[in-house]
Amino acid sequence: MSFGGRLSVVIGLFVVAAGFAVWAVVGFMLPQPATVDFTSAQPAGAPVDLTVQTVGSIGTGFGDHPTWVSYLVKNPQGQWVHTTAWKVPAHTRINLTIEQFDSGSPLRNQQWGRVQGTLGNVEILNGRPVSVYDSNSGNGVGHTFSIPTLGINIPLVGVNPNASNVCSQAPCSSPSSVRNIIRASFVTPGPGDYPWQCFVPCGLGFLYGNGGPMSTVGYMGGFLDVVS
Ligand SMILES: [Cu+2]
Repeated sequence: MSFGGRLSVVIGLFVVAAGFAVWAVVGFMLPQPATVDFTSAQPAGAPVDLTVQTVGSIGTGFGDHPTWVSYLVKNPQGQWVHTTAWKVPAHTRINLTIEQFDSGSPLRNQQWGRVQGTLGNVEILNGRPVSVYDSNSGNGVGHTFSIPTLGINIPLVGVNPNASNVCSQAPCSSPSSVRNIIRASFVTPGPGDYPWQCFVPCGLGFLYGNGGPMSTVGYMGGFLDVVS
C-alpha cells in the first residue's frame, strides 16, 4: 500500500475512534430517566402496588417525542410520571396493575400471547383470569410487559380503536376513557437490575417497528431495580 493509502487508513481509524469516544462521553453525560422508588411506599415485607399505563401516543406534556407510544407509572404520591425505571424491594410480592389505553393487532409470534411467570401463570383481564390470549381474536394485543430474565410475560390486550372515547393525551386519567385493566402479581428475586420491555414491535414508522420507542429507555422498556 502506498504511503498516502496507509495515511488515509490511519486517519480513518482515528476518526472512528474519536467518534466512539465522543459517543461514550455524551451518552454518559445525558440525563437518565428518573427512578421511581417504591421501596418505602409500604411497610417492609408488605406487597407493593405498582400501577402503570400504556398509551398510543404520549402527547405534548412529556418531552421530545409526542407521537411515541409509551408506558407511564403512577408514583407512590399518586402522580403519573414518564419513566420506566422502578425501584422495588427484593423477595416481595408486586401487585401490578396495567391500564392499557392503546389498540392492538395480531401478534407476529403467538408465544407472546401466553401469560408466564406471574403467580398462577395468569393475568386478570377486566376481572377474568386469562392464561393465553388469542391475538387473532377481538382487538388483538397492543403491547407486552415482559421481564425476560425472570421469565415473566404479560400480554396487554388492545382496546377498540374505533371507540368514541379513546384517550389521546397522556396521562390517561379520565374514568370515561376506554381501557383494558390487566392485573397480575409476581415475586421479586434477589437484588439486581432486571431489564423489562415490550415484545410487540409497536414503534410505528420505524424499521420493522423496533426503533424509536422500542429501542429508547423510557418508552417501551426500562429497568426493575430490585434492592435488598
Ligand atoms: Cu409496545
